[in-house]
Amino acid sequence: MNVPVWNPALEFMERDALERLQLAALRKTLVWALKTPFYQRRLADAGLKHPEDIASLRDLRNIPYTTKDDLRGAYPHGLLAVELERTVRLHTSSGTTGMPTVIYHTRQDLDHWTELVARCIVATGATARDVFQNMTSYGLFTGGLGLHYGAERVGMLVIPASSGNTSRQLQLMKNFRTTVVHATPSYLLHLHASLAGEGVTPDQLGLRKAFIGAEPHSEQTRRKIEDLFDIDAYNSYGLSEMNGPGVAFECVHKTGLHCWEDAYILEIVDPRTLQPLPEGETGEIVMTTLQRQATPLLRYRTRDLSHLVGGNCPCGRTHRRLARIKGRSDDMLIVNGVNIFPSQIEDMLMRIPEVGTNYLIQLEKRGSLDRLLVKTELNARLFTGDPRALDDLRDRIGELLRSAILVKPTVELHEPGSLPVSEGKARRVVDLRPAF
Ligand code: DLL
Repeated sequence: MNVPVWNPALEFMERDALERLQLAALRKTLVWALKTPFYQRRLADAGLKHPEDIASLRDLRNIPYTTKDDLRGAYPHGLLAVELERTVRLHTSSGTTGMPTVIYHTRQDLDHWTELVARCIVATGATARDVFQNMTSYGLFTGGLGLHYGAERVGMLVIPASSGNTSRQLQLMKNFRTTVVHATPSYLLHLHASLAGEGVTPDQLGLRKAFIGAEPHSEQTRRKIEDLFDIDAYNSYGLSEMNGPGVAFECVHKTGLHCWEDAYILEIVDPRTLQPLPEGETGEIVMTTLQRQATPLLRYRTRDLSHLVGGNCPCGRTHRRLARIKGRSDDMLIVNGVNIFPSQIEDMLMRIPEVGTNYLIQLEKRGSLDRLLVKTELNARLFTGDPRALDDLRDRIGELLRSAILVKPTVELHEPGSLPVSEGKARRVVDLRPAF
């Protein structure tokens, strides 16, 4: 079979050569990391002062983990390993609590990232003849620019549609005969539900493939998208800390997500004991960057749960595969692709004098999209019961929350003392979205 491939020399590299390449790249990454005061301290504490202290890939285990809190603590420049003038772009996490995480890129970093995304695209069988409509948001979120540059590198005709505005998306798809789209799975389901209202049938579209990612979804959801549009949908995994999309992607065989191991060292560890786990066992994904100069990250704890898939993929790629992401080991919520920590909502609510102390965050499915409902009690002292004042307050809370979490929630105001109080640890989040 003719396997579509972007970079055969790297994608089919023998394992031992790949591991030699990883070791050399890891040492180089240590040189870069040691330029940051953060890693100087962190590595010195672990007895690591020189890159040569890493003699084999097994020694990776002597390197301490890096966490999201470490990144937040280093905001804004603490993890920058090159002079600022050598950087050409930054991306920050969607969290806007005042302490987001920031990743800087040099021109070469962006070039490497673009190559990885090009590999992913080509692995799905998409080619330069495809018309690619990118329906994820352009901006600090990495899904927009990440896929954009990868698709251009492949030579596709790129429509930088960005997210939202469903009727315009459909117009663009029809007018330009879009063959490949990139979106969150929930948005694609929403798009399908909107077809009838827009007077469009799936066969009027020339769609062949979709890249879906940025949020957890089940195999059933993928199949549903495939059946509804009569296309192939490919799972795409990534996170801003590891550039964004382009970390791991399915190939035409859909047997798991190939993770580009010349660019990342992939580990699965037990989130409680932090001990590495063998193939097939579910644990937390931990990743080390091997190519990124501006913000190298060593053993970054992603909090995402998955396992390594055994055996070989019929495509012949030697890079190991991750199984579909099963969930997260922390409390981060993903609402229509946007990452939100409940603490961001609490932080904003508690700044509003009219809000009482009890609140509840509820997540539901509305059609195919997530709905975020924030129920808050009113402050008894300021509770007047005047309906107009309540409407104004509801709108104001909605807007303030949107400015903090980038998602507009539905706000419900409740009388003081009316929301459930738990005896032990407060249960602030009720996720009613179907599990998979
Ligand atoms: O979501 C990068 C991305 C953009 C990936 C477009 C794929 C497509 P962040 O906003 O930093 O980056 O969010 C990263 O989203 O740690 C996972 O919890 C979740 N996530 C991303 N892709 C998947 C996926 C982008 N395919 C966080 N399945 C990650 C499940 C995913 N969860």
